[in-house]
Amino acid sequence: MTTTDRKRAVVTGVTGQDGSYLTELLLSKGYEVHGLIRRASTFNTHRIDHLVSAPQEEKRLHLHHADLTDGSRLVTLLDSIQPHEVYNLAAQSHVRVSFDEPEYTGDVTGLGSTRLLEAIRVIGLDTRYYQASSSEMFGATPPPQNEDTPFYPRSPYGAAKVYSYWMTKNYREAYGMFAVNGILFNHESPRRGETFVTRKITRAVARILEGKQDSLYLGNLDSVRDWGYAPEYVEAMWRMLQHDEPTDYVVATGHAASIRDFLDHSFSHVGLDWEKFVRFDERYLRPTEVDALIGDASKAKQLLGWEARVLTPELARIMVDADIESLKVEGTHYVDTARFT
Ligand code: NDP
Ligand code: GDR
Repeated sequence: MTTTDRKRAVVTGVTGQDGSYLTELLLSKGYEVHGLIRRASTFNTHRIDHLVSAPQEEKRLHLHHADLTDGSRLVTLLDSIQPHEVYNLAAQSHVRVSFDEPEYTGDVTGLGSTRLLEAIRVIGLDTRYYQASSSEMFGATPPPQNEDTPFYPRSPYGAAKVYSYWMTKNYREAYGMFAVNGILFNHESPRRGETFVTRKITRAVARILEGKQDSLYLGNLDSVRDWGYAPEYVEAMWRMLQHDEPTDYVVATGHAASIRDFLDHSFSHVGLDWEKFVRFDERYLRPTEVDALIGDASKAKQLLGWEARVLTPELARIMVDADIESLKVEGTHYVDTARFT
């Protein structure tokens, strides 16, 4: 395949959990991938370093500095790349933090999508666009949630995602763009950010087991989530852009688990009782909480042939085992980032 024959994809949020798995998937399918990264004073590419340094991927993975708050940069960059597919995964993605930074969250997680859609429109690109929409948009609407469930966001993050959802739909209807929303329920992995509850728990299990930590501070243990496995979810994103028609999809396992259940799966995997270690800290509470998210992904199964295979108990075991392994190589450089948010 020559360079010009290759499909080119732009991935925003390439340094995040999903961006790293999606990039692996696209490279394995022969794509040329252009990842957008934020300039930072420290290295932020640890999730994709193995791809950057792999000799066989060298010429097909390109990283560009760009920020979703900078619309003119998005125009010039997309114009120079001329991508066939654009995956918008970048966001201020932490729900608790969005209460502290509502305006910034609206700027990146909300307006950022409009800047990308508008860049595609003004350049006149014939490209397919994926928007990382979220089950947080359902918020207070009780489960099960599917594509027809009304939105009732409960955080600045959820509200910003609702805005991006509707802008994606509007650009599809107004300009005939192939633009789709993947409404993904929580999905986790060993690459999950350390301040999200699953990873915070599995890292703590590894450290408690090694005698490096004696307690774990958490907030609300009663909320219910539908946790799936991130590598499977990025496959669903790709399939959405290969489908004949642009439409929106829920992606979920359909199974419910509470934070207590996740604690139980994680601690019992190494023979520990979570109740002996978990303490309450009110700073992890949210002003408004999303009590229960359980998705109905029948449409994705029917139209995309996609179905979740890894369910929460196995997911917890995968993450605990990975954190035990990574602790062995972390050495003395460990920073307890989970205490920050
Ligand atoms: P992460 O938080 O792991 O990754 C977010 C990415 O966005 C990072 O690469 C981050 O860069 C980048 N980013 C943040 N702000 C900006 C900005 N201003 N300009 C450019 N890039 C920026 O999220 P996930 O991988 O877990 O999620 C991917 C997307 O899917 C997000 O939009 C999230 O909201 C959404 N989503 C996630 C779900 C989940 O369960 N994981 C479920 C539903 C939706 P940096 O590395 O420099 O911080
Ligand atoms: P969520 O994930 O808000 O669902 O958003 P998170 O893991 O942050 O919280 C899940 C639930 O756990 C409760 N919780 C805690 N959460 C955190 N982070 N830290 C704690 O100490 C803690 N204690 C209890 C929370 O209150 C909440 O009920 C994730 C993000 O990836 C979003 O970007 C994405 O859109 C949604 O999932 C779907």
